[in-house]
Amino acid sequence: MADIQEARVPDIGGHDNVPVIEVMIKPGDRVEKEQGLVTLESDKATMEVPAPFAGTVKEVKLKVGDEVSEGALIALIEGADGGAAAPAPAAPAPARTEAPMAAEAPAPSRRAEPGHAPEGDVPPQARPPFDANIVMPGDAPYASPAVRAFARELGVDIHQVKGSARGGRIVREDISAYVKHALASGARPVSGGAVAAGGGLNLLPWPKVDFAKFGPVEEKPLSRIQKISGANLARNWAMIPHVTQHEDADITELEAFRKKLGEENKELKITPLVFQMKAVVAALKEYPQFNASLDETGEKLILKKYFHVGIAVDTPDGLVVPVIRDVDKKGLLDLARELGEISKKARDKKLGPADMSGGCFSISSLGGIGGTAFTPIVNAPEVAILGVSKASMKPVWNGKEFAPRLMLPLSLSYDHRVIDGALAARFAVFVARQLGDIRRLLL
Ligand code: CAO
Repeated sequence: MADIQEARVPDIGGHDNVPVIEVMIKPGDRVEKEQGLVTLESDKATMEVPAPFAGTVKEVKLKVGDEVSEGALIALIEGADGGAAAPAPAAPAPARTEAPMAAEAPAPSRRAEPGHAPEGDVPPQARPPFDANIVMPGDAPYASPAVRAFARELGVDIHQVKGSARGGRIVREDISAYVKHALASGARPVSGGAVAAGGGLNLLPWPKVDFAKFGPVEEKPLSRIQKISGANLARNWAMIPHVTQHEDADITELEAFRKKLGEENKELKITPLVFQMKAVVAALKEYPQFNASLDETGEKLILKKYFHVGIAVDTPDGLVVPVIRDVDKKGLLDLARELGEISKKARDKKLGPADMSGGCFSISSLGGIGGTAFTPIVNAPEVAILGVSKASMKPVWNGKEFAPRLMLPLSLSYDHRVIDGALAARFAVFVARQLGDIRRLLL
């Protein structure tokens, strides 16, 4: 039978009631010895409390916002290999054991920085008890692992970021603000598509304005989706050299057919979008360069043999892009059904990561709302996106006279590192031709 042991807060230099700002484990997680369990934040510093032994987390006893002192119970951990969890040798400060089986966590440590030896390599005897008055942000910035991961994901050198939280701690918002500043003054992309760390983003700080000086204001925090999609959009806009190619498709006949199809299938909402999905897939087959992604080095193109299309969906909390898979293998009615389901799921906030991954190309349709053209932002690592505006009747010269035709504005944004202008123009013309004569979609 495996033993369950207690991981407790070790000597933290006599500080009491230190808030928990991050819980890094959940029941069922496998933790290695020295792996971070929780992050505490005193008024001077943040510190990670490492696991005193390896094992499987059975129960987590702390949550964000709790205030803890030495000896507080962090979690119950079942020892590895079905055996008792082997406690780490005691930290130098006097251990306080409140329960018979309690094994104290080693002294909390500042996080190992790249290039620094991991804390686990330090002999426990040499590890001093935590002292918030000594451990101040100096050589390495303070940030939780999640914030560090976020910075890494955006290619931001965390050393360049100024923390705005207590004790100079860097929070997610600081990273977002840093990227925004970077965008405002123009980021310098470097080989491999990565943004040059720090020096490449030599930007003016974001304007700090007391708007209340000019009139009444109200503060409204961004939603979680807005923050995530904002960070992605910011990266994509900064790192991808965008060009947008515009084209009009004559959808007069398509519209007549769509209406007929709608009357025959009243249970379904058949919008022009399903035809656009089919037309895009036909174009992806014709121009495989569009059904591709740059790898993370920026030196290799991965050509995809599947046809999954992302659809930008506007929800009250912000923009999400669920992916409809194997569009090439599905008929218009299937696509209409699936589009209805997935956009409902998006608006009900029920999309999971699997619903939003694996896309080859995205479509952003604002056609139900209006507009004549716009510049959609490429959804990296895809290399192009089709923006669709509102179709309208226009006089079109047919060689003899002007005839009223229903014209659909298309705006194709593409990554100019991968796609040349001429190829983009061909792709856009091809999509328009497919929509202009839907018999071609059968080919
Ligand atoms: N031109 C004219 N009318 C259009 C049209 C177009 N290009 N596209 C759709 N329409 C019509 C539809 O036929 C429908 O008409 P009826 O109500 O008479 O049937 C109406 O506009 C509304 O369509 P819809 O928006 O509900 O459905 P859709 O399939 O066109 O789009 C979806 C579905 C989920 C993509 C859409 O609802 C949506 O969220 N669009 C926003 C995308 C977005 O925010 N992009 C952001 C880009 S950058 O931030």
